[in-house]
Amino acid sequence: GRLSMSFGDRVATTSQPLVRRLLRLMEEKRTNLCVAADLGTARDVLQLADKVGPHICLLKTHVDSISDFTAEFPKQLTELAERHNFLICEDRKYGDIGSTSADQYSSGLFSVSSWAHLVTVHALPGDGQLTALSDRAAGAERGALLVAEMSSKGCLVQPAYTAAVVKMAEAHPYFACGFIAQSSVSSDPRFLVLTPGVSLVSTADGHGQQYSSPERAVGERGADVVIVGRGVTRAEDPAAAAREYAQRAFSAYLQRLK
Ligand code: 5BU
Repeated sequence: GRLSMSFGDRVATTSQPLVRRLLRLMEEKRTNLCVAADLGTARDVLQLADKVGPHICLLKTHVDSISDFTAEFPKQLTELAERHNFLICEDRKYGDIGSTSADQYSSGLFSVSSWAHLVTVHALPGDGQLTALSDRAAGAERGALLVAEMSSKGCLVQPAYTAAVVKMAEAHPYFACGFIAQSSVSSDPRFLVLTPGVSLVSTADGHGQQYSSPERAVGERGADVVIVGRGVTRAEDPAAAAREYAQRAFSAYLQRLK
């Protein structure tokens, strides 16, 4: 299953182009780190992306938190992604009826479908949302990560909900690339499991976020990719911090294969 296979060997288990590309990238670049670039201006996010770019497989954005967003931002971020060889995930957590989510995805100020390889989606509304988003991807290499569990204290998600989210992904493997989760929700090697709530300096943030280490996330809980925000963005040297998180997460992954 997923946990005992290398990223490289998992490429052959799926025809989803984006999953194949990300697995190859992780294997070749030897990183399973996603940095959550949660900073307030376009310049700060781009500067961070340039610094951490060599150490990451994925950069995660919250583009609606950027105060000075213009169409220049995704253009420049895409250039950095190409230069440093990482993919981009907009953590929008779509959660409406398919028609509305699809409009939010493909139009409006952000035009997310034109630049984000991956987006996050709440499965709550049902699978019409996935087919609607997938239609708007219009043949581009695009995909969704389904929120199967959350890292925050008091999260209302129950095991039966998580199991239903996994079933939904299994029914839509052309667009569902995997899960945001806190445990090994699926052993299917086609699906990526990404885990936020990873820090080496904090255990909580006072607003519900709960942290564990990269070793715990990858080795014990079964994450493929660890997502680190403030552990990197608030470090004195974000590039050095990203390198450390990447090394620790990738070592834990190699250890898992033994
Ligand atoms: P942090 O600074 O490392 O706590 O940032 C974590 C990021 O992951 C942040 O962008 C959140 O929006 C995101 N996140 C999360 O923390 N927990 C979840 O369950 C999900 C997303 Br889904």
